[in-house]
Amino acid sequence: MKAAVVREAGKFSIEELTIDPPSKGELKIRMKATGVCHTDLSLIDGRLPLPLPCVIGHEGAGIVEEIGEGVTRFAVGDHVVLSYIPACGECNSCHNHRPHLCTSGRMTGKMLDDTARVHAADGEDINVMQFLGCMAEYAVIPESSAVRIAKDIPMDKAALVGCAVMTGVGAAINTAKIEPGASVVVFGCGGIGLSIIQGAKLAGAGKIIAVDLADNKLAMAEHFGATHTINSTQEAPVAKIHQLTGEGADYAFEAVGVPKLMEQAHEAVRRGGTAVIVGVAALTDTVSYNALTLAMSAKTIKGCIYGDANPPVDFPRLLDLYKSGKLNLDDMVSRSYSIDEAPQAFEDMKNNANARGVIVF
Ligand code: DAO
Ligand code: ZN
Ligand code: ZN
Repeated sequence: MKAAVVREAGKFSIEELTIDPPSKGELKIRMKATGVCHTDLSLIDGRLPLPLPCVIGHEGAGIVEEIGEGVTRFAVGDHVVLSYIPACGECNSCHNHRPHLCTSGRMTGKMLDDTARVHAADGEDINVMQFLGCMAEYAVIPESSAVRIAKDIPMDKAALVGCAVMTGVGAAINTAKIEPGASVVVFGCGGIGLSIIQGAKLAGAGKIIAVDLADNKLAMAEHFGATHTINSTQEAPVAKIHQLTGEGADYAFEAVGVPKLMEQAHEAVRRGGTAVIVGVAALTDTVSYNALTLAMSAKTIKGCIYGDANPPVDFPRLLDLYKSGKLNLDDMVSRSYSIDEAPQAFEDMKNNANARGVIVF
């Protein structure tokens, strides 16, 4: 199969690899669509220095091609969206109905039993991103990483629910629990930021203020529901947010992964407000908050991974919202690419060209 593989920091290439049949409790998926996410780029460029070689891709949808021993919940032919955190069912988080915090979660590696399903022509084991490695024609995944979806949902739209849309809408609705009329700021208008904006709109937010460096991203933000935009190359965002909201926003979301913006998110909210940190920073990054203000302003800083997703519940809900026209996934997919065009897809992402680019198979 063809797959996008990172062997050393700074580059990736499309390689011809082999993939084993699914083992016990696993599924083999014929990939139909895989979104191109900044976290894939962080693996390529070494911001996240993780075990290599590795097949990237963690935002995907496909069709069950083969089931491993003991699998009863899925059948060949099922359409599925992939979740990038499997649920072991045994850890504290799984027992507490917070499967997105399952201790089995990791960024790159082999399968849950620590053996590899993907190999190079000479037999070398290849890691996969987040138990998926779905920027490939096939992926073997734990069954707890799959969520069955209706067969009439277009796969390129469904794929986005596996990362950007779940993370963003979930950050707004599950993590922040935005109330109707609340004021919201979103730093960064990539696939996740735009999904936070959509989630804020669904929750009935009043002001939705989008902050980005690129005017075309701000135009997308307005398209998806932002009521105000700030180009931070032209205006100081925190001062402008206070001007627009009076005391500061009720909620601010950092959706880039940059420490300075995580600090600004805290400064942007009112006393007692909530800053939600969604962006994936580099491994060595640290943030600095004024110590006195932390107590005196009584603000909440919440970390957020995967939009507090419970995938079997939340993925179908998001897709129902899509079907009923309340969640716009159609305009989230700006362009599709073949697997051979993956290098172009990442170039376009670096140049802010797309809301989301999607590899289709
Ligand atoms: O939002 O693009 C994304 C993916 C976020 C990274 C998910 C990491 C999951 C593994 C958890 C490991 C804990 C250190
Ligand atoms: Zn992602
Ligand atoms: Zn678990």
